[in-house]
Amino acid sequence: MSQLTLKKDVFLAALTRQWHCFGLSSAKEMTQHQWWEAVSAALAEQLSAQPQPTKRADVKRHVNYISMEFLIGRLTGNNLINLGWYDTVAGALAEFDINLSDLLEQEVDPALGNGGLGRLAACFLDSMATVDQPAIGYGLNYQYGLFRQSFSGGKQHESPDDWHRESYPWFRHNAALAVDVGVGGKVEKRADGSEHWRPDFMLRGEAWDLPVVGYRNGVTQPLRLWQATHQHPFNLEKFNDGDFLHAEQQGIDAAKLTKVLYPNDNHQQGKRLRLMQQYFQCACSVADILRRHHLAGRKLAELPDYEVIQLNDTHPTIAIPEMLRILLDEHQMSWGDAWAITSRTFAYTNHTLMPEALECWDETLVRSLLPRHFSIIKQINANFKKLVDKQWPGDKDVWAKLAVHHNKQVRMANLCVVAGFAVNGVAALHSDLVVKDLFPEYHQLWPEKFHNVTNGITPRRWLKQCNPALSSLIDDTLKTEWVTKLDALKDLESYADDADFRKKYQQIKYDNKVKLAAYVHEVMGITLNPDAIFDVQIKRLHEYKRQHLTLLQIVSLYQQLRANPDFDMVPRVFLFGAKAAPGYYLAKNIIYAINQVAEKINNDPLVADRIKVVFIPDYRVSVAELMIPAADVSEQISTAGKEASGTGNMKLALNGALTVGTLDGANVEIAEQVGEDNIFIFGNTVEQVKALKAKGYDPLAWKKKDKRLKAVLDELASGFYSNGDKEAFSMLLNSLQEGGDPYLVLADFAAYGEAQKKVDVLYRDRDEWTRKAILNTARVGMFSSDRSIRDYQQRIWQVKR
Ligand code: 26Q
Repeated sequence: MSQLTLKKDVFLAALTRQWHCFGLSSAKEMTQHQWWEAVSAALAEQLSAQPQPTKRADVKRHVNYISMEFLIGRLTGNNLINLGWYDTVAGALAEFDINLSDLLEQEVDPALGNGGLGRLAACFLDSMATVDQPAIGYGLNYQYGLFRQSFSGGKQHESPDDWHRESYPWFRHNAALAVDVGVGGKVEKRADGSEHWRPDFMLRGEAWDLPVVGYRNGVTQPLRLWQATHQHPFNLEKFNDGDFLHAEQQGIDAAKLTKVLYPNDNHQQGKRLRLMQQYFQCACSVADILRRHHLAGRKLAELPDYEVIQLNDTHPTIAIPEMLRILLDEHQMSWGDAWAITSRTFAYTNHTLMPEALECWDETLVRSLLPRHFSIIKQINANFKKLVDKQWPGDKDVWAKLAVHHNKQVRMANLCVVAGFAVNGVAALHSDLVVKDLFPEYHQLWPEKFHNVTNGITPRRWLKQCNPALSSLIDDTLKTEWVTKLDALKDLESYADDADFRKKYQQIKYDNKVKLAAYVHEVMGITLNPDAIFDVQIKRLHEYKRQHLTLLQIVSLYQQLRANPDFDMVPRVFLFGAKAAPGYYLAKNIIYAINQVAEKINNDPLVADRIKVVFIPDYRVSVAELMIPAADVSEQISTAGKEASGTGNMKLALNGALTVGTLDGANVEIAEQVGEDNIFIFGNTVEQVKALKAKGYDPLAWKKKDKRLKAVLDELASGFYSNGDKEAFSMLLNSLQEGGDPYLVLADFAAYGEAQKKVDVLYRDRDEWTRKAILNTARVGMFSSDRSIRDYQQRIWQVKR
């Protein structure tokens, strides 16, 4: 594969066409934002004009990655780097006195995802294009992405994220790909006993494509985002018949369907509109997959040989009964044939063990929106029951666990396991728990279905792009291609003891901290000392992730400082970035508590800048790109067994932050890779957590026996941090005490404090610290998402037919 080319004069001509489109007569008249728009549109035009490589689909099974979320982040800079066009464009713009890197700051992050699951989907698209795995990403084109966050009086406020999808220059709308989707209505029985769906009304899905560019290999493949509209042309006859009024009465309005992304992370809400979104996305995507398959002149029976459908968690599960419906009702296939095709096509990735995140839908809701799909689900359930009865004759308890449809609920994870050919977890520990705790009986039935594919991150965005100085140092040092072969970073190990290299590495970290400090000063007015330890915790706000464990530690440190003004500690800046789901009040209370504690500490002259607490508002991909290269410490402190993988842990380690973490998710594998001397592991393990709970965990007993912990909890309850309001943090404090502390924060408090002390001690020896940081960068090559994709290819997709 060869790199795509861009000639400067061709680019300039394309750019000129853009400002002409704005109705301007010279480039000088453009605003900075128009410059960004014009440059991006000119690049998008040039990219479309490139010759497409000859079809590769005959050598590999094509991947259809269906996800309700793609947290892609800014595209223009990323595409420039992957295309290898950055220098040409920077040079061309310099002639107009335009600085490209400033210009790229104009782009609003497309925030079409919540957190880890959505970002993983984006990293996987980048890697599939880069390793030349033919693929399409299928998602939804939300008008409003994840809400914007601001703080007022320390409390989170949400506002809509209008990212102006209608004028995003990278979109290509292909009207020919529109799909009509039915909803509601009835199932009719035909004379021959077969069933047929008569929907009440129809929606239209329009295809909006974004280009996914492989790293300097000439590959571009689409991320296809569906957008809902009413069917056009508007059918007046139907309107008069009351069809549209009927639709509205039932709360189905096409314009609303893809308006907004649901802001929950690791938590299901049984909302009707959400189920509609899921079905709409699946119906459009399945129709598109079959359209391409027919277009290639292939038979339906060959579908699994050419296509695989990878479900990103259970959110797109309804694609399974949709595929069956089309094969059965529209192609008059037998159940056996339709099942054989479907069950060889779908694979499912599980991202969570948390019970509240496992999707269950009320049968009344499913039946009213999707009567035919409901009947297909019942058929799947009935067939599967025969198998279970044979394996466990008369065992009602096993059936109650394994049924796809039970107690008037449809269980999406069970449907995926029963109907798919593969199930995978996202880190070694997690995949183990998927088998042992979540699906043990399924594993007994079909051991060969279960796999692990440890998550990964794209080195293009998470090193090359976000940390250009470190990337250049690596280029100069290794003189080998590492961006697509991240294991090559191993060769940096021998430089860990090289004084000159160490100095350069240290200086780069320092400069990155200065850059982050400038941002913090600009948006928050807080001054940071780049010589302090930058301790970074960035992830969604969730009890299981335990941001409040750090809060307790901060308060404890502050108390030690007050008790002993000469207390010796390396200055430390605790940096948080996190959004709480708007309806998750306890998570919002944690944000409030952190901000109130920050306010007090940051303004206490006695602290003298030894502790700073900074909650950066509106954490998003572009903010991550600033924070990660500047981090000294990476906080990965979830209750063992709760974080499926984590991917921020990988990004931070790659950029030379040392992890303070529990043995959870991918931390386990990170520890194996970097070595136990180069990571701070603490806290109860999965087994210890289970044992503690089994013998009746009592947080109040832990409080009683730990004086420090008691002082922290009591001070938070005293009104000291909340202008005398003793109830300010009561939600948080109740959950940790009378509420039973479900995530064992108190049980890990002391061990966490010890780990943090070790961090403080080690940081005093800057050479030794830097040596370990370099070893982190050198040893985390396996967490490239290119490796994850190759694992999927070998273990699940079996790309070589
Ligand atoms: C489900 C139903 C209705 C509404 C919302 C949802 C919903 C939305 C998003 C449920 C879960 C999510 C997101 C889950 C998620 O991000 N999981 C994370 O996935 C990462 C990638 O595998 C892992 O690294 C993290 O450990 C895991 O928490």
